[in-house]
Amino acid sequence: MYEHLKEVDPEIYQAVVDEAHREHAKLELIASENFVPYAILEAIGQPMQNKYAEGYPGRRYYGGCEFVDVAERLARKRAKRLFGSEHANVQPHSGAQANTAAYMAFLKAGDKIMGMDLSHGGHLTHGHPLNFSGIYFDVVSYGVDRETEQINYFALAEQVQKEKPKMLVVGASAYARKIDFARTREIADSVDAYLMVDIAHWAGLIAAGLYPTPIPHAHVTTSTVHKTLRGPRSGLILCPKDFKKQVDKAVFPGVQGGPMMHAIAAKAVCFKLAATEEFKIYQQQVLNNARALASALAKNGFRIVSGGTDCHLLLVDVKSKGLTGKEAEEKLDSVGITCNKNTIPFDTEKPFIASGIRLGTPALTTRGMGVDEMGEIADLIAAALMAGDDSRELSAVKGKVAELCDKFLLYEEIWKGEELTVNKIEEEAAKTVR
Ligand code: DSN
Repeated sequence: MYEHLKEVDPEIYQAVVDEAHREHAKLELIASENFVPYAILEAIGQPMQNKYAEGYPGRRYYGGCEFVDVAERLARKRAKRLFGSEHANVQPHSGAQANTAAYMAFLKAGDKIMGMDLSHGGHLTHGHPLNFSGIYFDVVSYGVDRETEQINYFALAEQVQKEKPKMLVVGASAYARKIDFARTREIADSVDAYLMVDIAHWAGLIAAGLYPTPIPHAHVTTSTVHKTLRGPRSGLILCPKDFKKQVDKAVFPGVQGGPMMHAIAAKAVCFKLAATEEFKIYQQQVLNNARALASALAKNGFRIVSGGTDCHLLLVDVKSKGLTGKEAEEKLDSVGITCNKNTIPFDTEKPFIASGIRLGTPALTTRGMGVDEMGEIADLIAAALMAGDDSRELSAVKGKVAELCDKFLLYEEIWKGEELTVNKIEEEAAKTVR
């Protein structure tokens, strides 16, 4: 694959081949990542990337939009059907841009918003002081309950009554339990606030009917497309038709110029695939795998934040095993298991150190792994984290990780038969040892 790239720029070609092989050769447990099918790689790497199409289908500021219009109309229609939404704007380049546009559609600079604290599982764009959302809006954060490590709706209702925000922002990057969106709408309504729900993490599960949908409750719903939804790296906004005009205006000309029509075409493909029976089966497996991983880690003595998971991700308190999140992330990386350190609620460590790791099952489930593999992976995680500096134990775990990866081929059309940088590094290292 990619023979033109190989000829024109062998260095970038090599990096692409190495990345495809890295994705194959490691156990990817980053909860926000996934592996798209070849059809989506093709849809995002095609001539629509050349086209300027500011505006919306049928009302563009450039000529020659007849075929990109086909792609955007299909993407909108499929997104609306998939989520049961009256309107979809498929132009946001990313989740952060979708959120920026959603704020712009409903708020003015200086308005008060309430979002979940980043250290309790929230997202940067939900009001972090260093993010535009924290800079341009008056932010009050809410957190989870200290006992249950879940949202306490009574406490949230009380805080909303006291603060009277203009918008309640619900959604998170590291929250493993179900959210009662009807309840959050009642809470928002109690002070005439807008309810914005960011479903970036759960979108695939919601499309499959396996996680509660906010669509009947939220004034505006934002998402990414590349996490559980397994589409191209990009964003999406859904809303009732009453807000269509203000949302579209906020995306363009509000916060974006030319839409990325190649990404929009790939989103259309993603929404088509997400409406299939196979996708529902895949999402059920994502969920089963996350539960299996959580319970196998608990059996290995790890404390799972909030006691379990209702979705594709789990937060593991590694302090309970005498490690920081940073140490755990690095140790796992050294044996070929990729995840990210993450603060846990009421963490006493700074975010760059953290007391937890966040694990997610969408990517490994895409490769075909099931609950048996999750049990095996939990044992490998425990062995690596408890190995200390025992290099023999660590290299035994690394070998088992490689064996497991080789049973579930990924993107082999890209890397098979190619010279891989990782092999050259290993050959050099072996010579040094000799
Ligand atoms: N960075 C994403 C995540 O890892 O959850 C959120 O935007």
